[in-house]
Amino acid sequence: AVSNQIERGALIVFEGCDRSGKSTQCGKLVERLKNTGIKAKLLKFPDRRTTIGKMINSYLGQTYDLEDHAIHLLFSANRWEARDTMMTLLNQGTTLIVDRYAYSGAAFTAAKQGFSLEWCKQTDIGLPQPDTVLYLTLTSEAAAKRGGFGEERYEKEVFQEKVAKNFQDLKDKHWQVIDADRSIEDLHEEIYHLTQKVINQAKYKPIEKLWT
Ligand code: FDM
Ligand code: MG
Repeated sequence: AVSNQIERGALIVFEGCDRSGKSTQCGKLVERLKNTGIKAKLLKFPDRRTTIGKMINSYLGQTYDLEDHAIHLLFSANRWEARDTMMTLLNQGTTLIVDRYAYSGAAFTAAKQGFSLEWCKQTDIGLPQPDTVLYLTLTSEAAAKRGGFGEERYEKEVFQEKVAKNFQDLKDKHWQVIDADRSIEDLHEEIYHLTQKVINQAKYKPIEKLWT
């Protein structure tokens, strides 16, 4: 009965701590999907190329300061400005592989003094709901072996631990926790197989709204 409907693409989000290999895995997955004939596109948040994204980039690079609520709203706005394009692509059958999403938005701001996770989630309510969130985990020892933090804002041990705790609290039925302490190739194989299932199951499902 559904065979004449247009198959939509899946919304696949990667989240995880710093140095867990999110960006590497996103890149490899998109290439693999494309090579096997699946329409796929890589998105990344923050998208630093837009006007809002340029402000976020300066903030992260510590070129200038922004009030904590204000930068939270900019990260969120940077997702909302991508919303229509995301919906169009998904409805046209393109699978989106997304490097960070609203969960990073809530987890990072809520790690700051005086912010609750509840408050932080509000601005992203109603964004497209991911079909799956692949949460890559690393112990702090395994992460340390991969090298030190960079120079950007938030790249500090104590802060990152608070972020990791917030991610735990954000977990819901859409999340799959994946141990990232493995070779790039092994991790990629597992992720590729997981996503095959997600892409097939998403085809005829409506796109839901996040946190509603
Ligand atoms: N970050 C990312 C946030 O604080 N809020 C958000 O909504 C998003 C998407 O920005 F520290 C933080 C997470 C990270 C920094 O991310 C830049 P990348 O993935 O390193 O570019
Ligand atoms: Mg970074």
